[in-house]
Amino acid sequence: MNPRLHLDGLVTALRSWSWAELAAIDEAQQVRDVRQLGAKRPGDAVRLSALLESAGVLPEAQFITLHAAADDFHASVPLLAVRERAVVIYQLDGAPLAKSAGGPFRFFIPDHAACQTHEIDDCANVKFVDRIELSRERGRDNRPHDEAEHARLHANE
Ligand SMILES: Nc1nc2c(c(=O)[nH]1)N[C@H]1C(S)=C(S)[C@@H](COP(=O)(O)O)O[C@H]1N2
Ligand SMILES: [Mo]
Repeated sequence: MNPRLHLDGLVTALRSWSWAELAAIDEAQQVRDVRQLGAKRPGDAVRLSALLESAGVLPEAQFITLHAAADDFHASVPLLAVRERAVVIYQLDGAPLAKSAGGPFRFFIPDHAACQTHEIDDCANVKFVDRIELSRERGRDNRPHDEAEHARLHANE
């Protein structure tokens, strides 16, 4: 199995990347050890802006939706809030990011808020992301709405 991260929706060109293709992106777009961005766990990432640039974002794009088919989890946030700061974590110690760490691809927003305190929260750090979608309106979002739902989600981990 060679998982790919797909980028689609309001872009000039549909794009997708394998672990090896992400690893081959310019060093200037790489973040070595995301703990420097405040992540709790180690790992290397590539800047979201590099992926967006390579696909070409259409001017109508207002929302970015992170889709995880693996557990049917989805989060949709305003593009402007994450465009220049979010990253995609894809490897640890030179190997693809393990599922136990949210891999093969994990979205990470530095300076995110605690779950349920803000739209840009820890819940939006979607694990197992396989598709990133740009849209005019808010996309699919099934993040928990209240603390009970949130606790149930964590109980499944
Ligand atoms: N695919 C997916 N991503 C997810 C979740 C989830 O249930 N599924 N939970 C979110 C929530 S509520 C939190 S707090 C963090 C937890 O990340 P951690 O397991 O690395 O601590 O992942 C977020 N991303
Ligand atoms: Mo959470």
